[in-house]
Amino acid sequence: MVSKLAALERWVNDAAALTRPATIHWCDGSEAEYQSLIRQMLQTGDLVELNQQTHPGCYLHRSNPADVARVEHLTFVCHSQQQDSGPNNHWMAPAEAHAKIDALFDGCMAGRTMYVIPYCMGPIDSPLARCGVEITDSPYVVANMRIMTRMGAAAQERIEREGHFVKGLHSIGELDPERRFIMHFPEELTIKSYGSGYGGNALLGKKCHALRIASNQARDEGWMAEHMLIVGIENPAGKTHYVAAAFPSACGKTNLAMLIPPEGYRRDGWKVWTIGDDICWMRPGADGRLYAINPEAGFFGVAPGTSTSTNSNALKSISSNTIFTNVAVTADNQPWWEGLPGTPVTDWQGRPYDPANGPAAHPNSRFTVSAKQCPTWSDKAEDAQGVPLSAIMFGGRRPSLLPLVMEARDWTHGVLMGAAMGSETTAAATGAVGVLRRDSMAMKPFCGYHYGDYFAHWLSFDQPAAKLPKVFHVNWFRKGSDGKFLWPGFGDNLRVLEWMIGRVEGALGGLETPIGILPADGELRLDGTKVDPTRIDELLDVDVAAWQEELAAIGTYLDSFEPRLPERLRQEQQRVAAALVGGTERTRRAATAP
Ligand code: OXD
Ligand code: MN
Repeated sequence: MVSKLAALERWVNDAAALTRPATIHWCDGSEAEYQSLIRQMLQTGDLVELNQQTHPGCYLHRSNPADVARVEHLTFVCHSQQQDSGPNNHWMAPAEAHAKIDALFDGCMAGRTMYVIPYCMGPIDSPLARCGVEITDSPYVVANMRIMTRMGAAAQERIEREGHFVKGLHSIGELDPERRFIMHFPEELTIKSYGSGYGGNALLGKKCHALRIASNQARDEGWMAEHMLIVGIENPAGKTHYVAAAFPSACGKTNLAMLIPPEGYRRDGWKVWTIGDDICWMRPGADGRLYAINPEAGFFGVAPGTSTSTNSNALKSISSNTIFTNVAVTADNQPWWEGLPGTPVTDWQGRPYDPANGPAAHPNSRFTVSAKQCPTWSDKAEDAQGVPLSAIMFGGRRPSLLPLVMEARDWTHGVLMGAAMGSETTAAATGAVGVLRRDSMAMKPFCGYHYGDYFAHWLSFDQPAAKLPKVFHVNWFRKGSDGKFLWPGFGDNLRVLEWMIGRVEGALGGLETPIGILPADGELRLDGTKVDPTRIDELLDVDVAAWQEELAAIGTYLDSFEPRLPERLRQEQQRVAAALVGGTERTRRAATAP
């Protein structure tokens, strides 16, 4: 017997009977085990050694070129009732889904090793943490899970003590896109993933467990599982405010989580502490505040664009002990991607680099690294109780309309801001409305149940004794009439965070407008920026007519979640829409809008 927990032992035996591996290996999570997997993958060619002088402990994995991203169209959330999965998920009846994917699993591990990975999402002793076990035939998955989760003996002990765990069965199968499914069974706390070795499809602790399954656990148990970074902002007085922020994929969450303060702020003593860059689990504490943990132990970050100027903390983190996936390499065997100095000689597919073949590094190439290697990693990230949140931010890529920052007037308004968030797919520099994909709370690909119920769950935290964080919406991506970004972003985003903290502390008055509270004149600190102060008006402009259209579009979007849309959210949308009618005299900026 390898586990004291009969249910675990039984499930592993059942999986082995189905997949018929040559051997079974129970992972202990040790360094020796990790090193032996690395050696094995170097032999099989699953990994390539990178320059060990410049990048000690760094390796490169090249995926099958048809397996380089999450596959939303093959991802299913299988509640027994289709309505419970909502219009935001693909659905299949659980029995049909099991039958379909089990047919693929049948005998698929013949001749391979089956790895059993017990893991814990969150600090091992945290009441907020939750455990799972992933079964996989991919040593690459094991190595990545060791970096991304608390994996091994300690997690197994906790699972055996608690008696329950999320079950995840994974096989790379034939890596055939025609034989690929990522199935979730929230009512059984089970995930089955076949045919992909890519991060979000294969590292089951991440999107599958920590978001899709956990969002269900969170709803049942009174907490929240969100697609958010967590960052601590320490002011010169030594006070740290923690902020959680939801942005759709590829909107700069890792950069914001590791922000480098602008020169003047650094001199004044501002510091930024990283807690997490992708996922946040939070729940109300005894004092009514929301406490957050990062369930992950590492970063699975997008490599292209990561450079000294955009994110030197990430670059420092990945100079050793990192697994790179689908990056290019230089003549002296260093990892390379677009945005770095130097030139690649070999592209992500291992071919001699030829610009005619497209970028050298795959645009979704990744690094996997332990969070402990981040220079700004906070010791509070290991705190079992989590960190108290002062603010929640929502944001997307909105070339027009959305101001640089606005504050919700209360929690309900904040939930509406989160529900309405999205990213425009085309720039609308001349004022034409771009193509917008709504992505409520950045959870469209990850919310494991009906969005209408999810909004109701958000609203349910608004209790009399609650001391909820203030909610803000930001937009780093607004463009001016010349089609250029109005805001420099990156480190300068701290200026916006400073304004938020000023609002949280009650030090700044703000400017009330029908869409929310905006910075009043002079409240945003701009010394030392390249931003032309006259453009700040453009960044904070409220175009009332365009906002009326936006509110109507939000209304139509919310309609799609009927009959489960909470009435309170509908009323809030109507309240903002009504405030916009005749709102012109209430806002100075709106009154001057064209
Ligand atoms: C991610 C994503 O990999 O959101 O974090 O796609
Ligand atoms: Mn993400």
